[in-house]
Amino acid sequence: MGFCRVNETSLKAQATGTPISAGLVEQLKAEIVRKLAYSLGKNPTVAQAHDWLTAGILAARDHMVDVWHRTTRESYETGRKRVYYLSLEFLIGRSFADALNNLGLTGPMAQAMRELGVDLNAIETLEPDAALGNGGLGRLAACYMEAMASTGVPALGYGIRYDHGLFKQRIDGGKQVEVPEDWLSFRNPWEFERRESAYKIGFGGTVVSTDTAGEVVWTPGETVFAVAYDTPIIGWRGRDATTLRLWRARAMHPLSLDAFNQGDLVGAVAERNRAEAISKVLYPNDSTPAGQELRLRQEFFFTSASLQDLVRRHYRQFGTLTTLPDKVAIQLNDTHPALAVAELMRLLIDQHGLQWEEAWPLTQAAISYTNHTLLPEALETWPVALMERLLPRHMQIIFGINARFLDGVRRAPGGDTADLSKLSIIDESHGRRVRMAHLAFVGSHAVNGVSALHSNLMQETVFAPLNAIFPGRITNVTNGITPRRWLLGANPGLTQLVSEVCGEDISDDIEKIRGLAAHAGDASVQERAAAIRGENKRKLAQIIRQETGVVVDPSALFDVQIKRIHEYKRQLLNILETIALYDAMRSEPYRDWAPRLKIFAGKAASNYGTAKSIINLINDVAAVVNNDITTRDRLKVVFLPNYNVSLAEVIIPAADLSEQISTAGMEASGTGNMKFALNGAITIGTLDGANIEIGERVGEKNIVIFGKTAEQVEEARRNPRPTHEVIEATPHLEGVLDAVAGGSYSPREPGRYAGLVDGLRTNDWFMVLNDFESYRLAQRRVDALWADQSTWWKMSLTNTAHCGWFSADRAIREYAERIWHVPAGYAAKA
Ligand code: B1H
Repeated sequence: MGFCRVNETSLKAQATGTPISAGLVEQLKAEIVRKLAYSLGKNPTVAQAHDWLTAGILAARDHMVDVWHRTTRESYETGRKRVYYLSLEFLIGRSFADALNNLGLTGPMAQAMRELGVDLNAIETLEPDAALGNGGLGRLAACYMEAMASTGVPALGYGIRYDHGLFKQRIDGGKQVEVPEDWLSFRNPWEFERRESAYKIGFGGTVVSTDTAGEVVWTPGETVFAVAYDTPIIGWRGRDATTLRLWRARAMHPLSLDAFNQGDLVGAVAERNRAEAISKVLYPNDSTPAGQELRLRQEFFFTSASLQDLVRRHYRQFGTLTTLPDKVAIQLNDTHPALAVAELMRLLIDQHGLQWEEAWPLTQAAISYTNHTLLPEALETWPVALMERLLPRHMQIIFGINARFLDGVRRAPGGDTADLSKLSIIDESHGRRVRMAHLAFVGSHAVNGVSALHSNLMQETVFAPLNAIFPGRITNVTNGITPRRWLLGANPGLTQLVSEVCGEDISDDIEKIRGLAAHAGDASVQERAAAIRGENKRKLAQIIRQETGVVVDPSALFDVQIKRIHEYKRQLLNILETIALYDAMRSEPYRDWAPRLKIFAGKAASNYGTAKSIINLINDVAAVVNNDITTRDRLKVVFLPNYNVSLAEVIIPAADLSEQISTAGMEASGTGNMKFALNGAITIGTLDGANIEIGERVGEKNIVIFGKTAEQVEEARRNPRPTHEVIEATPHLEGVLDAVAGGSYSPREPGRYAGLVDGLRTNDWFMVLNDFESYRLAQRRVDALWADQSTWWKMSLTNTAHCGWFSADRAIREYAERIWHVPAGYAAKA
């Protein structure tokens, strides 16, 4: 049976609300029933909801395959340069609704399913949320894959096909409990296994120089296979598709018959277990590296497989590697794939016989590196001894790169006075360690930060010495988010309103949403925006009730902080201020308090005790506040368990207030902040990361800024004010801290938070105490704004109008022009 590819007419029909083509619906029905029968072996009468989902996904996938093949064939035939995005994380979430939306099949699929007796919305929620990432860094990679498909940038994403993604979070007695995630348990209908695309990945062993010509032979002591699994990512209007290629580790010898025959069952599968451990599970750290040997094995495993793959592809097509950087742009998503620098050198020199001097400029021209954090504890370093044992040839190459680099510095003007220890790829200060950021920096032609502030701080702080040697190498590309998922998909109500006001083509060029600004003061537009938000809030209220049992008032101000739990993100500041507000409401019960709902969600790394304690405190405060009759109608606190992409898609369109309150200078960019602002939430935030750029675009009257600036934070750390003085000078703070430390919120274990509060009293590194009063006053400004609803909605609409710039399409175009030097195929924006 032939299937139809979506055409412009069916897209238009959907966008303008004209009737859906009956022919297309009939065709989809036939395709779904066929998948059910011939791929799943079920007939419609016995099919379970999950079978319908799989059949629907398989049918939708067929609609992507032709486009996908065409995109790949075109980029091959035209010899266009392609982007290879290397990332240890892709935080994809669900794919079905997104794919249908981009294919223009949402309406037809819903109707086809309806006519088959199935509710599309209901089965969509059965799709597992692919959580192959921790937070912002992984979600950024997912947004960029979709944006490259939407802007016509030929691209392949490389990563690991983890058996288990980020753990699931349960809240048990107020505490986080981690449960293994199992997204593959119903198989993954999106992927194609490529048994034929398997590469050998070596570890350990010996390195020998064989002859006087300097030929080097590395004989690994251990070898595993990397097997490719490909998933097409369809772009907007189904015009183009990119490929996500994830590697799975397999043993060369899955079973030792010798051991088995001797009755050693464990020994018989030992090699298999050791090999497969590499792609078994995602490390659950956000912003801090794990530093274990298995993690280094993961990093090398996927980097080597990806580079072998792209080098082979290039060599096959062009017969030479000297043109590699003309055809290949390799983007390193943080330092996790930084071994690419050494691995590419190894492939060029050891496998293809190039001289070092030829290989090095090719490597630098092909590779670029994105830095996502400056937290000192987050910068990856690996012990030289571990590298020598696990990757002896790579360690040699890294020493070679470092020696030539430092030599060059020494010889350049002023080189005699340069502090080489600060530049070196090897840190000699506490045992010898390889600084992965220096390796990535030296091996790249461009290094970018992810917001204007972050890129400036890169130049001034951590990378200042390298920046002085390579001026101009550091550049900024402020992060972006895909408007398809985060506005069109997550908030159809607001999308409809904005399309009516600004025109249908906001879906092709989201920056046209700025046309909304001129109508931000219109009462009719405000009323509709408020009604849409109200509807989104009612949906969220239902989920809150299901998940936590707490009944909330949808007309309350929904005040939301959702992100990984981390001291620098300061959920603690938020909950302490919530306690102050609770106290104030109780001491003045007759004041006209605006009802507020405080919503928290986020996971803590399993080994991060303080973060777990903060989750516990939020839940303990919630238990007290939600059961207090005096504040019953005014204040509620909820902690939604198992924060993930799908939950974010429901929470963000329902948020009135977006909490972006990191200690200034510590959040590299943030991307949640952009999603909230685009959906019309007002930001309460510090001058940190991309908050600054949001403020510049929406205007200072339309954002609530508080707290110390990055510079003031630095000064306060250099010259700390005794914390007892800060506390004394801050109204309400002592009472709040005493209550928490004394067990008012944990009566059955009064000492539960003594350590947490003691930590604050000892050293206010994250400025929780220092910024408390400024934050509290900012919250009262929010109360005043909320009291004037027409001002509030004008602010909200103005935020939406000015946040189109935070589109991932804009970010991808910047990468394409300034870093990758590839043309974007679809220049939606003139
Ligand atoms: C970000 C990370 C990160 N920065 C190490 N760094 C990891 C570091 O498993 N690890 O070892 C995992 C993740 N993630 C985030 O990147 C920043 O904190 C955000 O501010 C930023 O928006 C995001 C995307 O650029």
